[in-house]
Amino acid sequence: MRNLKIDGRRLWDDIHDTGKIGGTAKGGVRRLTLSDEDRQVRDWFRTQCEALGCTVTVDGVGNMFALRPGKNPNLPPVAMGSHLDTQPSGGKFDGVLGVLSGLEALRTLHDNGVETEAPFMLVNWTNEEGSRFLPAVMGSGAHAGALAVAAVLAKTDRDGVTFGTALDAIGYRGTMPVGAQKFSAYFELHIEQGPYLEAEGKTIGVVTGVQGMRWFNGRCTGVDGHAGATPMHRRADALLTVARLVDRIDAIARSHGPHAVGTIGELTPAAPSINVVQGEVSFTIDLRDPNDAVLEVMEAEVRAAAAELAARNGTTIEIERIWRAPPIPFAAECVAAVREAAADSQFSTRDCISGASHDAAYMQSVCPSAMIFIPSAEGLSHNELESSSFEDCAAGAQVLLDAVLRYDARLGGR
Ligand code: HGY
Ligand code: MN
Ligand code: MN
Repeated sequence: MRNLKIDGRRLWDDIHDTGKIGGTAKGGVRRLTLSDEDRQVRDWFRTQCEALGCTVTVDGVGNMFALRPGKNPNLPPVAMGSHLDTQPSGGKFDGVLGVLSGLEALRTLHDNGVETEAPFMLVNWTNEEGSRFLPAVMGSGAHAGALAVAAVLAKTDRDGVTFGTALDAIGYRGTMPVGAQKFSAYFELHIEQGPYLEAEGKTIGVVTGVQGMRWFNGRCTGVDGHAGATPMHRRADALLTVARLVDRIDAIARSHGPHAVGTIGELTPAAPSINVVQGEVSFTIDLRDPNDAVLEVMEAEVRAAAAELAARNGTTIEIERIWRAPPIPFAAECVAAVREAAADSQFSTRDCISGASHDAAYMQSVCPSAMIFIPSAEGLSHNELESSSFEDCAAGAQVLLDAVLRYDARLGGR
């Protein structure tokens, strides 16, 4: 393996420069998918890739593909990628680290005049976060055929704007057919977004798979009432019903530990008012576990708890599952390339199952894939204080470059 070294300073500067696009006062980033901030960072990304001689194409849901030619054009590209969209109160590193580390890898190859066996490709996936348009990992899901393109384009945000309208508004509805781009393999570097690497003092997470997840939309209906004149025993309080469900979901997840998690992240009264007993509330549920059988039991227990609470409070609850992503194992040959690449630099490692979903999960359904984690300070993510160290970002990018070069060498029979 040629001893190519990435430039950690150049990567770090990129992370902080792009962090200014949608940057918030607390040092986080608000760069919702298909927003004008997303357009700005996409334009920046395209310019950087084209400056390296890459050809950038865009597909029908806005996924961006930067191609660096290799010796053998008949080989499908070896890809690196992640996402540039963020949560409403997100951080500088979630998704961005993987895209910018892939860019740093391409720059390092370019600076050293390295010709790879296969073409290399860097991907920016549309709407990984699933916050503005549900569900998450939408661009890679459409690419992998798990989500219908027409359904994706018709999704609406809270203001009723469709995905397709927003995509056109930023000028990123491309002509490449969605799913047409094939790959030899896919590698994604990402922050861990959890506490384990930091707690155990490990630099690199060798990610062997992604846990399963299920998302639900819920609606609870009771009776609007006067907060002052409606006696407690005569209320059908929808907000109270769902507030109690929050607690029950927490208990259900804890009962299936240590990996199971359950969250109500959105709880929205239809007409919030200080002096009204709420008669209509919408909410969301996020359930995850590495074992699909456990998720099946958790879902049944959540539905039973909701029915019981509704009956007790004189309300009704509907829960609709809107997304189901099964647990996935990554390809052994790609995980091995990551493990060997970490060993090349003698970085300490820990095997991880990803608690968060990632584009790599869908990519594993269409090509051999794997992920690399680096520690998140205090395990924080989806938080404006999200951060990782200069050294760990550089280590992750080095492992990414060495892993894709190892995989490429195997394709070339070396
Ligand atoms: O929800 C997730 O796990 C990802 O951050 N979108
Ligand atoms: Mn992410
Ligand atoms: Mn995220």
